[in-house]
Amino acid sequence: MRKGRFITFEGGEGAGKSTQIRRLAAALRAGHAREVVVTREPGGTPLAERLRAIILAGKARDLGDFGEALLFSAARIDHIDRIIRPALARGAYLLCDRFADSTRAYQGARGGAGEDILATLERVTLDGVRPDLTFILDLPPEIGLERAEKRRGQGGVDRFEGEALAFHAALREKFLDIARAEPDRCKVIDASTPEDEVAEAIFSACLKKWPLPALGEKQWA
Ligand code: Z5A
Repeated sequence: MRKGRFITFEGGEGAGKSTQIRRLAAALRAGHAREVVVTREPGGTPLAERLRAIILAGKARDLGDFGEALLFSAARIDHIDRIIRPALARGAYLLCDRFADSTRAYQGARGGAGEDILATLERVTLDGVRPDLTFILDLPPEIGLERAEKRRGQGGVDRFEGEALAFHAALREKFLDIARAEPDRCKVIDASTPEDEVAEAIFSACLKKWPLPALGEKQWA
């Protein structure tokens, strides 16, 4: 029976997802909470990481939005079977950098893959495994792309970072639409504020969802 807590982090490029996942995981671990598992999509298993390398190198681009959605979904099925479902069954906190909302947003932003077909694909892929809480880290795409560029240094852009600004603006709207459609699951966080403020908003939302003593205390479990 599922007992864990499944928390996903979503948003555009450079929104600060990895940074905030590290912070929340550290706080949970410091509080001697239950097991904490940090993972990401696409990826999280050897097979899904191989698919990640192919997709982010742009090698599947010619498949189009729906074809890429199928590859992300194939990687997700392996990830769910090998990492997510077992961790939740063990009662872990499962913190995941991107999940199914990214397929809805990225592969849906251009309208090439219809919402209905993406929703059907999502239903069969997830097979009942859904996040309890999703943080949508929201910020103007110009700021996110600038942060991602600074972090990247001399390295090249990946398959999605290289898209036009209009695509990134459409993505932002897609994520906000998801949040509006599922307000119980999704919490929009202003990711343009300093890192500590973002972390505070995330901790508060966790505490609201699972009323517990202050983060960092032993009782955080
Ligand atoms: N994708 C898809 O199309 N469909 C799908 O179904 C899935 C994914 C699952 C995965 O790339 C790509 O796959 C992704 C969507 C697509 N698009 N791209 N590109 P990825 O995992 O390599 O990249 P990402 O998910 O976009 O993450 P990111 O660019 O690495 O950003 P991040 O994790 O959100 O941000 P960060 O690394 O924590 O922070 C970025 C920089 O900003 C860093 O230097 C920080 O120190 C700094 N930072 C963080 N927070 C702040 C604040 N608050 N203020 C100032 N600076 C900050």
